[in-house]
Amino acid sequence: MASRVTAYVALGANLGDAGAAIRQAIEAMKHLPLTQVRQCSSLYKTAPLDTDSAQESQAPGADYLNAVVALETGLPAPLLLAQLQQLEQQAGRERPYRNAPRTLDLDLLLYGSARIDSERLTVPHPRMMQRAFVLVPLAEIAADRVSAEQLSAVAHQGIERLAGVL
Ligand code: A4P
Ligand code: MG
Repeated sequence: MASRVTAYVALGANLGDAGAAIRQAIEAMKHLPLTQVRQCSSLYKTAPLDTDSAQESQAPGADYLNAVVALETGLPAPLLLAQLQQLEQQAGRERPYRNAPRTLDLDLLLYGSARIDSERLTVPHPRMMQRAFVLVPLAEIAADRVSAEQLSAVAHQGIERLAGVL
């Protein structure tokens, strides 16, 4: 039997019914092959970060909803990424420009303790440590994967926990 790994996936959306998109994605992850959803963070309302200032004609977009889930999976990391990308497509994801508002973004944050640096996949996710919208929900379900220093470095970023929504 393939070995099983705990993986953490970040969910984000700020177009359309973002809450519904995130809930549907979590339901869909429960049906991925060789995969169980073990834990879900709360849902968080977060201010858009790093929207591309070169795209001056584009508005920064609405606030995001973000969450993080823990999966236990027997899928190798590249296959898990491919499955997550399929779920993004099913949610109607378009990519008109970098960091454009999105119906659903699924990022693989951590895959066990693996370090992966391939053309299509970097794990741990290269920008996760700069982002409260990742670190705060991750710390809620995996306190051992985020330090107090890492959390305080992003404490100035706007993030609000929406109790009892997910
Ligand atoms: N890729 C490499 N490593 C990974 C990984 N660990 N997980 C590659 C997922 N994908 C990974 O991703 C581009 C390519 O990255 C993929 O083809 C994959 O092979 P993408 O989802 O098409 O593009 P993207 O969403 O623009 O990039 P990314 O990296 O997901 O964006 P970011 O940097 O995560 O930023 N503000 C708030 N408040 N909340 C948000 O959720 N999200 C972003 C997106 C910006 N600002 C935000 C939020
Ligand atoms: Mg992404």
